[in-house]
Amino acid sequence: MSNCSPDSQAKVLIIDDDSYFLEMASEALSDICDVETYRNPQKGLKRAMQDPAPDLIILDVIMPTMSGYQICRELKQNTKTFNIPVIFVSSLEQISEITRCFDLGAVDFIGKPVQMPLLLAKVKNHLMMKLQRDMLEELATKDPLTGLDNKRSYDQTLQNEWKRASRDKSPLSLVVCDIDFFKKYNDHYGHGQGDSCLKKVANSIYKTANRSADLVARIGGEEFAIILPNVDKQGAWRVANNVLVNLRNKQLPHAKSEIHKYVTLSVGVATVMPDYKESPELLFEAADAAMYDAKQNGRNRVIA
Ligand code: GH3
Ligand code: MG
Ligand code: MG
Ligand code: MG
Repeated sequence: MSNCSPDSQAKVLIIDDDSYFLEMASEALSDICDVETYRNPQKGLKRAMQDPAPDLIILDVIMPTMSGYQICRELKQNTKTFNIPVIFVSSLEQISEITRCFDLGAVDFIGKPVQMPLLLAKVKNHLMMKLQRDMLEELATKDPLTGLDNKRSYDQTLQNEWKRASRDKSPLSLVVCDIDFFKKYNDHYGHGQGDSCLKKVANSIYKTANRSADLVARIGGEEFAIILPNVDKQGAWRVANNVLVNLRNKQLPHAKSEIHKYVTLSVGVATVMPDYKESPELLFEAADAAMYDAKQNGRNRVIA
């Protein structure tokens, strides 16, 4: 569920009003990455915000309709783009103008006229560092078995969404799912098959919920959570029910289940209007209590 593929070429975006530079730089970098160029700063910025996200941006400072400084500021303010390294290229020579680039969050500055071997060397270096950073981020936030976000990432996202919903006065919903009789599954099929079942369940939940969810995470051994920002009670119930039904319909065999002979879930849902004065723990406790009620009331159901 990671969108990072190790074999894909790095993507470098160059925004500069000088078409000669765009041509030379594209040529110099073409062996090591996919290059996309924009002479129009607004269009370049728009592209930077779209998928697939660039791995690096090379940015001119002086352009007619929007300066590189402005673009960099916008990139660093947007959660989608703030991690993308920016290298400035400019004929500006004043130290204050150059340090401003770094103050805005750039990773490097190259003076014009640009020596292409220097550009190539620096781009290589920064792409390597970006790759390492992405790998560390993956290790820190993803569950290695299922590829879903892990408990750490879930905690962080729930905190952030709690704050955001408190500020916007919008609802926040949480769905908690727990596989039914999973210990019996392991005992019967073995731990390896258990792991492979967890992957299938994770995949089914992700495919069902990802569109409306901010995050689908594995928060425990056979427990999953779905964070739904700005989704009300009815909306959250719908997502939860779809998750339940879609997995049930997969008919993954579970010979020792006391319900069907298939793998099923017990699902709890809670919705709150968050407040700064309270903590997201409140929301989790409510969803977890609902999930526990689902267990008590026969499993294989949603309780909101
Ligand atoms: P309930 O319907 O009440 O939820 O019953 P349960 O058996 O699913 O719940 P319980 O909490 O008793 O057991 C959870 C089991 O999940 C225990 C453990 O063997 C299994 N489990 C937890 N993490 C993993 C994992 O990473 N891989 C595998 N294969 N099994 C796991
Ligand atoms: Mg220029
Ligand atoms: Mg459990
Ligand atoms: Mg269980």
